[in-house]
Amino acid sequence: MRGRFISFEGGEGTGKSTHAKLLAERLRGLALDVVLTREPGGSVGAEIIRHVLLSGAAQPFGPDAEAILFAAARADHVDTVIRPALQRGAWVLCDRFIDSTRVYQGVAGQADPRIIRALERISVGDAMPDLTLVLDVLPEIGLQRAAARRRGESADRFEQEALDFHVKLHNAYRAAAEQAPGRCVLIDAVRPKDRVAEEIWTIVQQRLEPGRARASLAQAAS
Ligand code: Z5A
Repeated sequence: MRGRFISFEGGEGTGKSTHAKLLAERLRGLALDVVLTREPGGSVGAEIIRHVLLSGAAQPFGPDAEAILFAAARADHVDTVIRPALQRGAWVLCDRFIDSTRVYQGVAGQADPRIIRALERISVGDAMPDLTLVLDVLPEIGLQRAAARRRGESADRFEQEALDFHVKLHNAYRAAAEQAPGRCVLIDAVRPKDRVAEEIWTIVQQRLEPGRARASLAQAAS
C-alpha cells in the first residue's frame, strides 16, 4: 500500500517545523513508519542546493533561475527520499513543498507560471501530497517568531525581504488553500501550539485515517 504524504506550508515563523515534528511523534506513537523531511533539502544533493539558495548566491539570476534550482533540489529529494518512502508504505511529512515554489517564486517573485508548472511536472510527477496543511499567521507575528527563534543569527535570503513581500506570501497562501480544497486545509496558527496541534491531529484523522492504516499494516503482517 502506498504511504501517505503530508506537506506543511505557510510564511515565515508560522510553526511548520514545530507542527511537522509534533505530528511525526503522534504518528510514530501508532507505530507507523514516519519520514520527517524538509525543503529545500531533505536529501544529500538537495541539501547542497539549499545552501546555495538560502545564502542568496542565486538571487542575482532572478526568480526563474531560483525556481529551477528549487526544482532541481526537489527532483533529487522526491527520487531518493519521498517516492521510495511512499512505495514502502511510510508516512512522509515534509516541511514545505510545491506550494512554496508557487507562492515564493511564482506569486511573490513573479516567475513565469509556465516555468513553474513545467518544473513541477518534471520534479514531482505523481508524488503529490495527499494533504497540505497551510499554517496561517499574520506576517508581522510570524516574522517576530522567526526572529526570536534565530536568537541573533543573521536572516537568510528570504527572511531579509521587506514586509510587503511577506504580506504577498500571506495572501498567496490563503488563495492557494482556497483554490485546492481537496488537498489543502488552512489552519489558524496564531493560537497556542497545543490547540493548533489538536486541530491538525483531528484533520489528519478525518482525512487520512492513520488508525486504519496501522490496522491494515498489522493485518498484512499477520
Ligand atoms: N523556499 C522558496 O522560496 N521556495 C521553495 O520552493 C521552497 C522554499 C521549498 C527555507 O527556509 C526558505 O526557502 C523559506 C522559503 C524558501 N524562506 N525563508 N526564510 P528555512 O527552511 O530555513 O525555514 P522556513 O521554512 O522559512 O521556516 P520558518 O518559516 O522560519 O519557521 P517555521 O518552521 O514556520 O516555524 P517554527 O520554526 O516551527 O516556529 C518558529 C518559532 O515560533 C519557534 O520558536 C516556535 O517555537 C514558535 N512557535 C511555533 N508555533 C507557535 C505558536 N502557536 N505560538 C507561539 N509560538 C510558536
